[in-house]
Amino acid sequence: MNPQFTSYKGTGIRMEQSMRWFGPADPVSLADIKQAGCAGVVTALHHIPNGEEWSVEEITKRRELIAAAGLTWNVVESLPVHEHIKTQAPGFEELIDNYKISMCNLAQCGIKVITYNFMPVLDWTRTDLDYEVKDGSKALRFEKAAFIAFDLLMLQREGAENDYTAAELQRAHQRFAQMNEAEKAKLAANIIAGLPGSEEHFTIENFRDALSTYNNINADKLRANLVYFLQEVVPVADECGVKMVIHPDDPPYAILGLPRVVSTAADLAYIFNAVPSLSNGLCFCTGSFGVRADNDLPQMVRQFGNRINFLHLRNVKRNEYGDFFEDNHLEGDTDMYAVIKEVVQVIKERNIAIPVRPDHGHQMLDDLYKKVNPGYSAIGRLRGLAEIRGLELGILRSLV
Ligand code: DNO
Repeated sequence: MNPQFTSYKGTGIRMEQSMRWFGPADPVSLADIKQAGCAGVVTALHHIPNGEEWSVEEITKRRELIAAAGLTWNVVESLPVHEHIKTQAPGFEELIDNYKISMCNLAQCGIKVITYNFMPVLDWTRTDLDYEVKDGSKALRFEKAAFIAFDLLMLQREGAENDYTAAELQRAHQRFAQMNEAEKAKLAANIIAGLPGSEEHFTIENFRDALSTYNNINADKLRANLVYFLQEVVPVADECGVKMVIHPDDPPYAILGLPRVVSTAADLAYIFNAVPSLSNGLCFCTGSFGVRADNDLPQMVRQFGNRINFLHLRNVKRNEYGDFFEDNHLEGDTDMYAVIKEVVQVIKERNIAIPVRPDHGHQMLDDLYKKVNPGYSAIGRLRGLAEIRGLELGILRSLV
């Protein structure tokens, strides 16, 4: 690894700067990632169907491709957890067995951090993928009224009206009345057709079926299923020296009548108390946790510092209606300086270079005219990473 990223002018150990890569079809190349100043590549074998084993051969092929570009595959994002494991549908034990095999195979190939999430049906969710911000670049956004309009008036989910306030329902109706057919179709696609990295893609019809698989699963049941999964896989992680890192819910609250159990510090404390091994770790995503004003992010980094083995850094700007958009990395509602100060402290105390990636970035400059994976264009992420890298260095130098 480039020593500049572990120590610079006596600063000591630093974040392991990394970038997500979606594989050979990603319009952002490994050479681009290298020029962004990264040492690590965060990726997954997206071509292997969810639930199947990742063989040593497939993992090695990908690892060597990355190594040939002078980079290291340092984090898996994600080794997806099959829906049947989340709901404990028939056959889930075999799926867990496959999961364990993939974990061991990854460990054998030297890849020791595995990201996953436990969000029912949908991974991350946005309503708007090209929200123009004031400088003319484009950001990802979650607009509550549009989301409720989808739930209530397009999906027509039974009982949806009980999940929202009268004022929210009124705004949703107004918002829907303003949309033309193309905008409605785009909204639905943004929510259910699958954002980059999501393993599931739906039409309205099969989305209703997917939701119905959670009819008898409330938050307590989902939490119990997560703990069951962890009790199975964490001992394997202990044995093969892997850190499992759970990604928080995005957004961090129940949506579409689906429970979500990885949204707050209390949720995390529950998960780590239930399965105390330090192999039961966390992917600390400031963008996901930052959507809730009641999440104190610097405090959470402090509290769970010994579990954080991967970080996603980005910033969100909230408003009073429950909307948020992805702001520049050092702007928005999260005090990134305070967060990075805590991260610097954790890295110092643990004396390890925790992998960090800029999570998303604005579509900007030349990327505005290119086909990009929403949130994962090169230049916006490069800007985010450069700002974070500078912030970290400033903090470190001020401590020397
Ligand atoms: C979105 C990502 C998530 C994340 C998964 C982890 O940009 O942060 O899709 O990869 O939730 O399993």
